[in-house]
Amino acid sequence: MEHIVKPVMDTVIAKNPGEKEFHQAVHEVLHSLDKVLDSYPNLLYHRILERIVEPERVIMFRIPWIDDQGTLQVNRGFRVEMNSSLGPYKGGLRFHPSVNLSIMKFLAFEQVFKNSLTGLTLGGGKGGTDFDPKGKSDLEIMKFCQSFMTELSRHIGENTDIPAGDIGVGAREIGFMYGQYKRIKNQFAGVLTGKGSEWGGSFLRPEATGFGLVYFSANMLETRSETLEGKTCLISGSGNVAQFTAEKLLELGAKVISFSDSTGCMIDHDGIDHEKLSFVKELKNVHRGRIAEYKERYPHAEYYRYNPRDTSNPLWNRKADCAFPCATQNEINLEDAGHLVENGVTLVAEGANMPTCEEGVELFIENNVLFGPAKAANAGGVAVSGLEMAQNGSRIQWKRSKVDDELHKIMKKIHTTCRRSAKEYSDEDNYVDGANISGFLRVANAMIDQGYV
Ligand code: NDP
Ligand code: 2IT
Repeated sequence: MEHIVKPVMDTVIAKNPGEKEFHQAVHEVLHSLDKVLDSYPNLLYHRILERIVEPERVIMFRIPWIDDQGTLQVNRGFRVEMNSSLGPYKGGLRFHPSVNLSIMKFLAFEQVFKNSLTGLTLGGGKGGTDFDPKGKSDLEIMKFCQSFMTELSRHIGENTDIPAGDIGVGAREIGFMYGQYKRIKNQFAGVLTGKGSEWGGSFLRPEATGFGLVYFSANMLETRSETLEGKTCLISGSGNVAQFTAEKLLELGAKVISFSDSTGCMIDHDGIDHEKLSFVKELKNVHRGRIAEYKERYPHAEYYRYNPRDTSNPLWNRKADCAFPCATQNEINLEDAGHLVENGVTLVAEGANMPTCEEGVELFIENNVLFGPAKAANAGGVAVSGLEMAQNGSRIQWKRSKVDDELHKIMKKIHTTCRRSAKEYSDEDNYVDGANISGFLRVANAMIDQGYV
């Protein structure tokens, strides 16, 4: 079957030169699909592979805004509308200086399969900008969000495309963007998710990605008759996903020993308890500070400042049972993966999107590490976004306990679906193949049903 996926991959590389993250995401999915194409000749007949790697639409635009000094600044905005066969485009917005077309396309591509796995009626998309929110005043953030939404509002809609948060986009930014959308369209519509719970947001949306990640991890451990209780856990990042991963792990009796940000990482061998976690939340969400300040408050902790010459991340070179990368793509390279394996890690679950390099993923699987790939393990966030859309549609807000029950059920179902597909086409413990294959087949069948569009 190599002869079928290879030309598709070659074309993706030729038509999207230099887009290394996009190539990586496509390669990983095609590698899994190679194992099933024999069983589904109609996929080839309908040219599903060739179609699925081509975004339905890419929107790229200028975002002019005026900073606090009165100087005009210009940033670049994107929305990649990847696939709408299962529902309106759905996926987050990332505000980070590293944002480019490759990163947007890899995230949108991953989102298609992730959203499919949730079982909800959600297509896949992603957007963002190279604007750097660090060090900006609230007023600058608001002016930027308004300018960004002035253009984005032409392309989105509650039945067309529903963005949400991602790196650099949380409750504050969603609020500013929602206000501008409402003002331009004169509509109080469910066009963004992650809204405030008093004005259309779902309870538990902020927690959902981290909580869902931990529920999925507990399901994985259960297959080996284990639980999270007493497990030592490494977490990277210190934003939305990292914070709520830590919160749920603590609730289940695990010991969390690390956080990081783009400047460095900290290890607290005594464990990060609820009080220390509250400190991190306030530091990051209110003061928008650096994780280095953890050591100033808790001097016994270790802090390591990253150096561009580092070949590996010391955060991953610690004795731990479980690892939860919750910062960004390719934050676990092969050397890091090797350190985790040498140190006896038994579970790695991806809170971030594509945080592990492809060779690292292979190393984990070869070494019998329970590996939860992002598109399955972090799907809880978009799943609760889907539930927010359902609540907006019916104009009824569900109780927190109902949303949590639904999140539990969705994560459990994703887990079962992944294992079932993996068992049928690969190896039962190979969640990568399981997620790629089952996520793909649902989208592919819908594409076939809907004709050549
Ligand atoms: P936040 O902006 O809340 O937090 C991001 C964290 O990652 C921060 O600690 C940030 O550090 C760190 N980080 C960002 N870029 C880098 C980098 N290049 N190197 C090292 N650290 C970095 O974002 P989220 O928590 O929402 O997102 C984290 C990950 O989870 C992303 O990969 C995102 O795509 C994924 N995700 C998010 C979902 C959501 O619902 N929010 C859903 C599913 C996946 P600093 O403070 O220095 O910027
Ligand atoms: O990567 C992701 O799944 C997200 N950033 C959340 C997307 C969403 O629409 O809630």
